[in-house]
Amino acid sequence: MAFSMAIALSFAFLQLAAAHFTVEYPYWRGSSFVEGASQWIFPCANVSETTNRTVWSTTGGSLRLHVGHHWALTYVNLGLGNNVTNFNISLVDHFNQTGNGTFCLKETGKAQLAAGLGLAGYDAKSIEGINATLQVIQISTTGAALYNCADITFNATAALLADSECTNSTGVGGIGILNADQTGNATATSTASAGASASSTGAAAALRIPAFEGVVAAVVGFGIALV
Ligand SMILES: [Cu+2]
Repeated sequence: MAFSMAIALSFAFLQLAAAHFTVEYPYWRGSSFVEGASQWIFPCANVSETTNRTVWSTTGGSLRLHVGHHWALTYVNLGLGNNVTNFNISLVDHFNQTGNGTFCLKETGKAQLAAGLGLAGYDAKSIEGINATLQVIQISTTGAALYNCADITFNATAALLADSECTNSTGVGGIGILNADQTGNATATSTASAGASASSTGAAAALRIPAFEGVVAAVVGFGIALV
């Protein structure tokens, strides 16, 4: 009995864990599903900085997540240096990441990175070779935040993921967040532009998200453009 109970419990845990998210690229610091780590813990799930850094483009590199929630308000932040505690550069405007499976941004923060680096006294040239950490935050149904981090080194020649490696799963995308008093007829915005093409193809239909009553959101280009 105790044995089957243990199996039942571990299965329940796996299901819970499966509902969190994984940073697949740049490779995360390490699994935040192992004992001692927890995605509930700010700022990086209690996973220590790694020396196994991924080189990442100085104009915004690729970010691929495997996500397990139906929706999650999502943030991608950058902290410069080693042993980062201040993730003060926002690479994407917060957005609702919808669907579960693979979610990928090919050129994360292409529009925001230069300004963020500028505030820190860097530019795309002087950031070369500098270490930094990406922090990805997802806030889902309960309102609690989940954290994961990936350590990078900026490199002007770092490759982006190929389109074939950076394709959203069917039904997975991102929706920009608008003020609650805006109507459902709001037009598509580029708020969550993450370096993808500015094309708003397919963004004609504004969506109301059932689980997020009161907030009206418009489909933005990137979720679609990256497919
Ligand atoms: Cu979860």
